[in-house]
Amino acid sequence: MALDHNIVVLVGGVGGAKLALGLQMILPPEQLTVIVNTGDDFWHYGLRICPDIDTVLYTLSGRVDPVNGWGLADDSRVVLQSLADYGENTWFGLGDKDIATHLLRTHMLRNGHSLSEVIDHLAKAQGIQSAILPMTNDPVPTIVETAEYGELAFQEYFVKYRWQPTVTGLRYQDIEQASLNPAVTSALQNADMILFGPSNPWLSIEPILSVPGMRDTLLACDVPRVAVTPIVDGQAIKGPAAKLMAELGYDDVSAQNVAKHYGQIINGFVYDKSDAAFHVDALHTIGMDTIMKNNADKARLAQQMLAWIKEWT
Ligand code: FO1
Repeated sequence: MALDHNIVVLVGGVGGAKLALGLQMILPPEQLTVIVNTGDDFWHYGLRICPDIDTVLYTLSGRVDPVNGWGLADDSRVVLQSLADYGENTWFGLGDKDIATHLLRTHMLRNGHSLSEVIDHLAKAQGIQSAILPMTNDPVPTIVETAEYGELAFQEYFVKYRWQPTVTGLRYQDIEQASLNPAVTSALQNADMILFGPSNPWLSIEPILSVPGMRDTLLACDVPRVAVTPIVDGQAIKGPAAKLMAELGYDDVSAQNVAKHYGQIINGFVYDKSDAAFHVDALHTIGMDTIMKNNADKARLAQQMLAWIKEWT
């Protein structure tokens, strides 16, 4: 890989952050830009919480909880327990050190800083040199329509109800009025390669694609645009992707149908090598070991992807 390549990766939470870490391990920091979903962001006890952003920050700074893949390693839950002692339903697992991130973010937002500025500050303070960009600075909460409870705020669906309700629809509230982060446009226009992490295509990537101007900007980028499957052998690597696909009406929960869902947005797709090979018109496809159990796996997948993409460009 030539050293002057700019690589942009679009991600949601845990799975996408792993690929971003693999890329960080093999690239000079100024060549990597991570665009992150903010549809999961919400207010909780007066704090602004940005779960996917924080998962990326904690992963790239090497501080993430290795068991959960979100939150901080070696954190305690004294505040959460104190809330429980007041009789609160503490369904959202906030660690004490993690709360400091939410306090500082909320403080900075209240003092007039944009979300981009806050993330930049948090990233630099954690020693992260690559650019971590929210897709938009505007709040665009994902709303999950469910058969059992009607409309649920995303974190209620995901954490409180452990993604068990049946999803009948999704909407990204206020997305029509949202402005694409100008730094995102510029990163994409300067990209030599655009990657889509093995994140949930509907819950994590679709909100990013739905920001007005994002699809057109991507389609105008005449560079490799390559997604990694979140589905292996009909199952999600983590989280509700497979269950959601079935609920959204896919008879066949497969990597191939994820590739078809992305359609023209991508021109390359990496499925897991344990799955059957498939071909879709005008799409470069390859099987790789996409399961990232440790840091060596993350760097290997990132390296193999870049090497393969270089072969067909
Ligand atoms: N995910 C959970 O499954 N349970 C939690 O209690 C939880 C707490 C939490 C706190 C801070 C944070 O940044 C993330 C947290 N997550 C939790 C993860 C997160 O809600 C989801 O993984 C994402 O929103 C989906 O990408």
